[in-house]
Amino acid sequence: MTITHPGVPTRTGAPTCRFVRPGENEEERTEGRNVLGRVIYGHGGRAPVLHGGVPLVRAAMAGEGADRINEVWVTDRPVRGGRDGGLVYAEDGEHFLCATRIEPDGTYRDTVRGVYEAAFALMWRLGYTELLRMWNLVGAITGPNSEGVENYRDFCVGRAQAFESWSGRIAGMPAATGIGSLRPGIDLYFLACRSGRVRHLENPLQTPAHRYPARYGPKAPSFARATLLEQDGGTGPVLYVSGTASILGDDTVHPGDVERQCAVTLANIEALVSPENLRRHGAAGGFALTDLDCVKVYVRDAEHLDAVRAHCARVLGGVRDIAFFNVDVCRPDLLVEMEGICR
Ligand code: 3EB
Repeated sequence: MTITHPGVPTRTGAPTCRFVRPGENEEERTEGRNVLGRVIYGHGGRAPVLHGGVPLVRAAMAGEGADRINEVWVTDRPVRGGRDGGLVYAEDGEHFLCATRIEPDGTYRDTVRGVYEAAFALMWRLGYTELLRMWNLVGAITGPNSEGVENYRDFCVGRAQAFESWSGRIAGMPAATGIGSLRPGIDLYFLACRSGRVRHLENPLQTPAHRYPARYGPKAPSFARATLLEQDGGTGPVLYVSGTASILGDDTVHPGDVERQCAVTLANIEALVSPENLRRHGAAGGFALTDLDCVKVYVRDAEHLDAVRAHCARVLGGVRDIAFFNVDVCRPDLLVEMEGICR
């Protein structure tokens, strides 16, 4: 369904983002487009607010030697922001962004379930019934909760319960990131759109995360490897690539070897975005690694940052937005994880 507002251009560019670094001019970087929301990958770990009428997420992701970016989501349509309980959101008639934060707690599953269901309910109430992308920035992600259960596994239980209870309405799980952050608590932000043009992709080289065996946790992670958004007119398709790591099948490969983990991660993304994989999912088109933009690279150990930066420069080239963070990954044996957007 396309909503047309009088006097509004019909171009419906999918939401994409620009990384704005300290000292850079946001207007210039975003070419004056409308802002749907901002995510500061800085020193935060504070509840999101409405700033200039749109969500401002403040996540604690910038340690020493890491990038401090303001990820600015833009659209070509007029934007309206709002608040609903603990959620802040913005919508442009086609696309929707919402955010919230879960404060530190002994266990997370019940709150996570509640927050996800509240976000689903808001999306549906406003007519944005198709999930595109979710980010989950989890403090002490591989640390134990008050019951001795890993925070990530506890988080996955609540998220899976929310998807189960909404399975009649939300059929597919979207692309996602589940990654460590530098302060306790969980920062979340979601992108959604109106129905009809969304496809969730799996990777033939990897077991679908929602079918991981129980040794990785009581409830499997609820996400797809990528989500494809095909636009009605104007701009071409956009592919949101999930956080991707050195996993083949469901196994971590090359534990302890950051170069090989980078290579497998990039090969996984290459296979995922390829024309062959899109065809497998009934979609035309396809991408190469060089089409990646808005790349975020998460590196577990600070001493690997330089090697990972060099590896990415070699394979991805130098022009697009790319940022590096020194945070924990959701399995202790994963040294690196990468995500991005193809268009
Ligand atoms: C993996 O492939 C690595 O739980 O939302 C990547 C992307 C990972 C998203 C999530 C986890 C998540 O299993 C970890």
